[in-house]
Amino acid sequence: LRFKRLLLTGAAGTLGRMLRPRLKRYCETLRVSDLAAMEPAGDGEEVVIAPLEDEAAMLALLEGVDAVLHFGGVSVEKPFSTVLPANIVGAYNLYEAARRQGTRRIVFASSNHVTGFYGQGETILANVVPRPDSFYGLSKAFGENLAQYYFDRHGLETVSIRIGSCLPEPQDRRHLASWLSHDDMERLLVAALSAPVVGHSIVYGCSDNRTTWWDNAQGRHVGYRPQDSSEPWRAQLEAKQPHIDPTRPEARYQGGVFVTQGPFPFA
Ligand code: NAI
Ligand code: 15L
Repeated sequence: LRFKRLLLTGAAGTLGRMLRPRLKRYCETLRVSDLAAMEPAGDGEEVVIAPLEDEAAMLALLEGVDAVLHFGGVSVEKPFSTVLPANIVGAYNLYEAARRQGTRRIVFASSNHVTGFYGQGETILANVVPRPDSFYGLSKAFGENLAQYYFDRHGLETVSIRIGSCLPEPQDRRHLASWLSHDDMERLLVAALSAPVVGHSIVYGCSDNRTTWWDNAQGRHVGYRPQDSSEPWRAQLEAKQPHIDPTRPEARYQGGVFVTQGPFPFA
């Protein structure tokens, strides 16, 4: 797997900084972008400041790009006026620029918060009706619909990854189900970039955890095979949080605390 030029948006963020050194081996040139300052360009890198809401900047950013890993944007719950330019207008600008510049494929960092109002007792497939738990989750649902539209209308392919909790280690009970290791994230991105035909596919981004809420049967053609698991952390995390009140919304719903955040308190 070797692209001429890969673009990583959100390169100044937590996942962007983790992914940047890992992605270099899959391309001749790695172009990285963000709103915020980034590390200077190393060998085979190009660093571009580009706000997602700036249409002209996005058109220039996509020039000569074969495939995109779209990780930029608001990554937690915020007022709708903050989410709108970055995640909704920004996603549109990215797709429109990709179409105009002839980019072949986008890997979209979607989120489990697209379906955060499903219960923690349920196991869902990727084609369930979205139940966003926040304006943030709603904006990711828009991004997935945008991806579907650009495939159906223009043949631009996307893998939307509904990332669970991508962290070095699981930190709490919820992460026993939602955790995605850094190495499995890399495996998933490589699969999403290299699968021969993806159309618009949706895959949950989680490791091979024993407890799971997500069934990736519909995304098998993408070829993702997780190799890590949250299980080694189970005993210590359950000891740390021995009592959970199952009536608390953050324990009832897959989205966890996201269902309680924002301007309209849940309970
Ligand atoms: P982060 O908040 O650390 O990074 C996001 C980056 O996007 C930041 O560097 C920020 O400056 C940039 N950004 C924000 N608004 C922008 C704009 N208008 N124009 C250009 N750049 C802008 O988030 P993190 O954790 O690195 O997540 C990366 C992506 O993965 C996000 O899209 C997030 O929604 C998604 N994701 C992450 C999960 C996780 O476990 N970390 C879980 C689910 C989804
Ligand atoms: C997300 O979508 C967020 O970007 C990340 O910060 C985590 O909170 C994650 O979901 C999660 O659900 O744990």
